[in-house]
Amino acid sequence: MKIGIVCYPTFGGSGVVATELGKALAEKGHKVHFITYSQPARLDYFNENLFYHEVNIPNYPLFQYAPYELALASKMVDIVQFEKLDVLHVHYAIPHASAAFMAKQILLTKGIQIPVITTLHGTDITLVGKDASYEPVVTFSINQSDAVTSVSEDLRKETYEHFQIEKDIVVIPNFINLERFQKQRKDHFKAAIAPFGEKLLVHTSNFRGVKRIGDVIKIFYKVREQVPSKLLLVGDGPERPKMENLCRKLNICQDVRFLGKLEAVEELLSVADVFLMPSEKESFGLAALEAMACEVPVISSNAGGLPELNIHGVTGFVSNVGDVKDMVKNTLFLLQDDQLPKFKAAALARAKEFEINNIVPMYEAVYQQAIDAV
Ligand code: GMT
Repeated sequence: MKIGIVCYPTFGGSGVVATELGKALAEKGHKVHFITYSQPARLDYFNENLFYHEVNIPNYPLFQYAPYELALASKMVDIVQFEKLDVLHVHYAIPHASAAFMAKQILLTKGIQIPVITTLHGTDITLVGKDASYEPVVTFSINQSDAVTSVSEDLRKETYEHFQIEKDIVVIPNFINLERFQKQRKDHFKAAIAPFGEKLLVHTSNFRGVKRIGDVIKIFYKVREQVPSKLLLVGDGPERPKMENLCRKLNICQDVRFLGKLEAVEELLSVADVFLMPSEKESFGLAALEAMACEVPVISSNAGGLPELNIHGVTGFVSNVGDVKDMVKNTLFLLQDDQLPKFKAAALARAKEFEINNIVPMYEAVYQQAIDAV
């Protein structure tokens, strides 16, 4: 198939999923064309089946806000027509699904029929999409898609609850490449970070309010009172200055490292003991899956799709959002030497269920069905 993939090119979860999916499809012989405003972060090697088309957004003094959606729709029209694409797969409803609808209508006037698949990732529904500023467009463009997928059962349910959706939504979970995400021997690394055998707690995110990083720090503060440990925070975003201040206030800066946007996160996960994800909302929790693949059990909230991934009492523990006390109790339980190994093994076993080769055929089936239907 010739597949167009539209996504955010940043390090965010939806962009990562879109890029890794495109790379896997290219490995299988499909021609994959990425259409976005800059080179996707993980599209970092050459493959004869991978193509990247940049959306140019001309600036004009009249525009207070450059109309990206129009430039994107025009680019989609151009690429579908020139490259003779079979299907367009857009990741994140806003504004990709509505831009795809517009492109589809324009192409119809030229006698070209292109099926559009929309994948819902989370905040496009749970936060931004519900906002009255976007809701009518989100509802309309989901209903106009030829097929719709969501990354968890919970997100599917939430979409039906909050929008008037007439389409069938197919759940296709996030996936993991176990060749990249696997526990590596990094003893020197561990010795440098935790020279006295301290336990290592890790959190990675885009440092937005919805991730509740304050809870991560509070959990660590309490755990550290009982077990010598260190906290590693990977990523960056608007909450970081506030979180740095919180560490100063609690006088724990010597045991907390803000590492910024690390590329090789799997190296760090290889030496971690527990992964913390106390999110307010989390449609799937790709970062937790990456940790589990590196044999790291997860202490998470029960937000969104997290309980579908993190099996309570098996791969880690799940608590109510904001219940720091319960998360502390569970972390202390996990960190015991007679508990940790079995949780690590279970985390890896669970991650294997989401292996990329199990999930990619689900997308191929959705594409084929949509192509056959036009
Ligand atoms: O985690 C984020 O805030 C980034 C966001 C995105 O769209 O880039 O991630 C969402 O999509 C990921 C991939 O499907 C999911 O694994 C994340 O759980 C989801 N984030 C939220 O729902 C907050």
